[in-house]
Amino acid sequence: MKKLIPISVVLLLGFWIGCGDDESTNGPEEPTVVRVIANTTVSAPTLSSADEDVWADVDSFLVGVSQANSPKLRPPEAAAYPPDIYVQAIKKDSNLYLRLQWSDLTFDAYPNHYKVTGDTIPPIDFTREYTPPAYEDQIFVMFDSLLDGGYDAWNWRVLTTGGGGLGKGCTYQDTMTAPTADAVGTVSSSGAVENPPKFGQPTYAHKNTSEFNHYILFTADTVHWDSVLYTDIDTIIFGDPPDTIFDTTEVHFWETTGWKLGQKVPGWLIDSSFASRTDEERGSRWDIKAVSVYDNDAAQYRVVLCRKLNTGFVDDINLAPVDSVKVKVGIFDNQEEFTPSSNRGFSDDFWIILK
Ligand SMILES: [Ca+2]
Ligand SMILES: [Ca+2]
Repeated sequence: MKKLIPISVVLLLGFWIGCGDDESTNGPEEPTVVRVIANTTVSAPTLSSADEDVWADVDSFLVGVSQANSPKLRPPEAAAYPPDIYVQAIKKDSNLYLRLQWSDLTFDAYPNHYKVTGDTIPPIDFTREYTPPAYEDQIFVMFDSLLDGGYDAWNWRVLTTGGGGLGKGCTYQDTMTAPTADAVGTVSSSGAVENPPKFGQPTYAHKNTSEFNHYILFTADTVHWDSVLYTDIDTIIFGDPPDTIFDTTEVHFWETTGWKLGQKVPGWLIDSSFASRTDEERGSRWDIKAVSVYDNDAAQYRVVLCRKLNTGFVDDINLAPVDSVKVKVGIFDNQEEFTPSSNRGFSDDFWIILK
């Protein structure tokens, strides 16, 4: 027996080398699956900015994005997605932090907005823009982990979730339906509600009226269509003997000056206090914290998302006990939902290594 062992080893070795030669010369090239290694040694991000120093010490991994990747509901009409996305991960203090960077030539942050039309002499006429292209940029980080084949997904939108410092927890089950929002333990308020039309005009504007030119309209800073901002008083003197009359005019936001043609009023109201509510109050739907920046010079988004490894909610994947998880990212350029075609791409599958 002792003599047979070396012979067997030589035969096996020769066979293995032979197979290797065949694969390297004739076989198909194996696709490279990116392994994003979560850093466990740096300190936890404070989520004060998407560009915190801590990320400089965390490896960045390039993942490809393709029109050919699933899920594909309908053939895209356009392909305005980036070719790749950079992914970084930190696992710290029972949380998973993901930092995602991708290029996007357009900062689309005004879904369902109003804009000044007609002329700029008060009273101002606004037109509501709620069809394409009045959507917003967004991403889905999809954890391929549910036992029934679906994804546990984190949805970040530049205004309607990100404006309030949040991502939205979702479940994505199949290609025929839009993702459903996590529902366990969720309070009714979402922190973002539509700025409803009043006679086709915005019901709310910023209290600084035409001075305000930002995409996030916080609820606390709004004035209602009916609210009187101030009262103009004209003094009129006439008659003999002269008499004085005070002619008063109440001024609403739509009667102020300084508006520019095409100027936008956001179509959503953001409750800035919502993100700081308790875990129980935000529930499973709003269990993701987010901070982001759109870099105009680089035409690039940088977004940091954070969620507990184990939220305790039954509609979430529990990442605490696993050593890795398969993920893909969906990138939507000015795209409302999954169902209409165009302007979205999905990354290749990649792995996040947690241990
Ligand atoms: Ca865009
Ligand atoms: Ca959740």
